[in-house]
Amino acid sequence: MKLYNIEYLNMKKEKNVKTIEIDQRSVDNHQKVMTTNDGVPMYDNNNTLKAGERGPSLQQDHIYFDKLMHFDRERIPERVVHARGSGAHGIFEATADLSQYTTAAFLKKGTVTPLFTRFSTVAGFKGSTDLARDVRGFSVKFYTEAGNYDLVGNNIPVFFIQDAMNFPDLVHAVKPEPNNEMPQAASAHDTFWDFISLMPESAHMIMWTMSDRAIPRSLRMMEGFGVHTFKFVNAQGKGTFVKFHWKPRLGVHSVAWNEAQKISGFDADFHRRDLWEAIEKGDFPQWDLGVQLIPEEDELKYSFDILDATKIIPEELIPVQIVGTMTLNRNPENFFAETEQIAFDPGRLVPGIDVTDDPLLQGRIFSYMDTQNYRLGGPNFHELPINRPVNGKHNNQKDGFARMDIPTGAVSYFPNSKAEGCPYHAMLNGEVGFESHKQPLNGTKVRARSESFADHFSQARLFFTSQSPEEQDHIVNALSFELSKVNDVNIRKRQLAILNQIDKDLAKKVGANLGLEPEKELDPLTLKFARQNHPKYPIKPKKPEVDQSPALSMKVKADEGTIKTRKVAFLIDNGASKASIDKMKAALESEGSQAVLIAAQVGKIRFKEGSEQEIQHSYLTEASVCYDAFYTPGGDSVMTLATNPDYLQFINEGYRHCKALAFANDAEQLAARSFIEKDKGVIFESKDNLTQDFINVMKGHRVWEREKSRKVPS
Ligand code: HDE
Repeated sequence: MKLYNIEYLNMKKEKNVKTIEIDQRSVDNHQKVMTTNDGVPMYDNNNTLKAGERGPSLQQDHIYFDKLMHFDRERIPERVVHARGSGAHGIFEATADLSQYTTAAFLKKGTVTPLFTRFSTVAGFKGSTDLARDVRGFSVKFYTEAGNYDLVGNNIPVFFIQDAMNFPDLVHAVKPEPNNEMPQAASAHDTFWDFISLMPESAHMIMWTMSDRAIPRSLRMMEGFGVHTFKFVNAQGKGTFVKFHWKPRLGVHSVAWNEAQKISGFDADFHRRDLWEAIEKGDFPQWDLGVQLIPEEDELKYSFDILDATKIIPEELIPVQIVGTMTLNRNPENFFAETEQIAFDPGRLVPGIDVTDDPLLQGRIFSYMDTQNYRLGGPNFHELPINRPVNGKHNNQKDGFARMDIPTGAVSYFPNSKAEGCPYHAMLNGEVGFESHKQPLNGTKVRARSESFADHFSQARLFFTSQSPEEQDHIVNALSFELSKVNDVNIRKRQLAILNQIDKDLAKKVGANLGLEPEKELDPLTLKFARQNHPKYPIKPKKPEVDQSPALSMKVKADEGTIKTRKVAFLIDNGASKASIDKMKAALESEGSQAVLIAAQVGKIRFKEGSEQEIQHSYLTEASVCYDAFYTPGGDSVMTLATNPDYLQFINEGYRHCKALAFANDAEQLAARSFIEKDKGVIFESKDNLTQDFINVMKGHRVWEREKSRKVPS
C-alpha cells in the first residue's frame, strides 16, 4: 500500500520544505525601481497630480488612488481572542516509536517536520502589553507530509468552562467592558469575576491564572498543553486517548506581579522581543513534546472525566513520555504575512489523530474555520503562503475571493471520467486518507452536562496544595489584587465562598485582604447557576487518585536549573574595572548567559585600566525588571554609582524581585546605601565565591524566600 505520494524534504535548520516555499514568495526591493501595483515604474512618489503647482488634485491620478486604495484597506479584523501574538518558524523531530498507537506520519521516529508556532495572550487587543496576567496561547502548525496538523493549545492545561456554548459569554466577561471599553488586557474587573463567581467549573483554571503561570518570564520558558484529551488511531483502527504536553528545555519560569506591571510600562513588547532576539542570536528555543496515553478501556476509570477540559491527568498518575523535540529556528520575514495571517484550527487533523467527545473541543471545530473565513476575507485563506500545506492541495473547490491557485482543465467535480477520476479519494486506490476513528455512537438528543463533570474543586485544591509556600502566597496576592479591583462586594463574597470550597486557608487569607469572612457554603446565586447543569449540585466527589502533584509547581529543583540565555545587567560607569567585568562576563558566557553593560549614558565609557568601550544601554532606557540578575563590578565607578539614584533603584528593585545580585570587592559598600540585606542571593566577592555562587543562585531562578521581608518600597 502506498503511504503518501509525495517527495518529502527532511531538511533541518532554517531551510526546510516550508521555508523554501516561503522564501520563493518573498520580495526583495533592493536596487529595484518603485512601481505601481501593476509593475509600472513610478516617476514621482512625492506629489499628487494637480492642475497647476498650487492647484487642486486631479481625478485621473490613478497612481495616487492605487497607493491610497491599498493603504485604506491595510487593517483586517484582529483575532476575537488571542489578538496579540508572536510567532516563529521551526522544526519538529520525532524521537520515539509510536507506531503501536498512531499512524501519524510526522510522529514516526526520525521524521523532521517544518512548523510555525504562535504564542499569544488571550484578552488584550493586538497592541496590548505582553505581560498581562493571562493565559498564553501555544499554537503549532505542523506542515506534515500528510497535510497540516494544528495543535492549538495553551500554556495552562485546563480551561475556564466545560462546554463551548459558554465561550462567547466568557470572552465577553473578560474583555474590556462594552460601555467604556475598559480595562485593557486585564481580568481584574467586575464583569469577569461576576461571570467566574457564577461558574464554579472555572475554579481549577482560576487557580492557574492567579498563579505565576499567567505571567511567564519568557515565551521560551513556558509549558504548552493540548488541554483536551485527543485520540491516537493506529493502523488497525484502534484508538488510544492522548494528552499533549510541551516541556521547555529552559525550564518553566515566571516574573513577579509587581515586575509584570512595571515591564508593561518599560517594554510592552518584552516577550515578543525576547523571542525574536533569542532566535536572531541562534539561541533557538526548544520544547520536548510529551504524551500521556490512556487506553480506551480506561476511559471511565478515573475520579474525573478525561473528556472534561477543566481537569488534568496528574503526571504522577500517568507519566508524560517524550516523543520528539520542537526547535524554533527562524523569525518571520513579515509579521503580517506570517504571524497575523496564519490560520489555526484544532479541526485540522491528520491520519492517526482524531478528536474526542469533549464538548469544549467539539465546539472549537466550528469556530476556528468560521473565524478565519471572516478574518482573512474568504474561503481561500488556505492558499496564503503561511497556511499552504507542503504536500499540495488537490480538490474540486473553486473560485471565491482572492483565489491564488490556478487549477487547470475543464473538470471540477467528482466522480468524473473526463479527468480519469482525479483528484481521486484515497479509498479508491487503497491509499491512506483521513478517516474518523470508528467510534460507536448512541444517545438521546439532549442539551445537558454529564454528572461526571460536576466535581469542580478537587483538582483546584490539588493545584493549590501542590504549590510551594511562595507560590501559594502569590496566588493569595493575585486573588486579593483582582478582587480588590472588583467594585461589587457581592461578587467578591461569591468568589470568596468558591475559594473556601477549594482551600479554607486560601479563602481566609484572601478574605483578610478584602475585609471579608468567607462564607461556609456557596452563594445561593452560584448554586442556582451550577444547578442548571447539575440539578443535584453539589455532588459528592470521588476520591482523587493523587493528593499531591509536584509536577504542578514551578519551583526549580536543586541542580536542575540553567542560566542559558538569561540577561545579566552589569551596572557600570566611567572608571569601572575592566578586569572585574571580564572575569564575571567570561564565567556567565561559559554558561550561555548574556552580560549587558549599562551606564549613566550611551556612548563611550573609559575603564579604570584606560581602554574605552561603546555602551548601548543606559539607566535612562533600561529597567531593572527587564534583567535576571545584577553585577556591580569594582573600580572607580563605585564613587559615582553611590550617588546615582537610577543605579540604586536598579539594585533595590532587583533585590525586591528576589534576583541574584553580585558585588565585586570595591562595590560591596554600595549595598549598604540600598535596602539590600545580605542573604544567599546577595553575593559579595569578599565573602563568597563570586562567579560560582552568583551562577548557582541564578540557576534557582529567584530567591523567593526573600519576599517575606518586603522591605523595599520600590
Ligand atoms: Fe480558542 N479561539 N476557542 N481556545 N484559541 C481562537 O480563533 C474558541 C480554546 C486558542 O495563534 C479563535 O483564529 C472557542 C481552548 C489559541 O491564531 C476562535 C473555544 C484553547 C488561539 C477561538 C475556544 C484555545 C485561539 C480566535 C471554546 C486551548 C490562538 C481567533 C469552545 C486548548 C490561535 C482564531 C492563533 C483562538 C474559539 C477555547 C486556544 C474564535 C469557540 C480550550 C491558542 O476561533
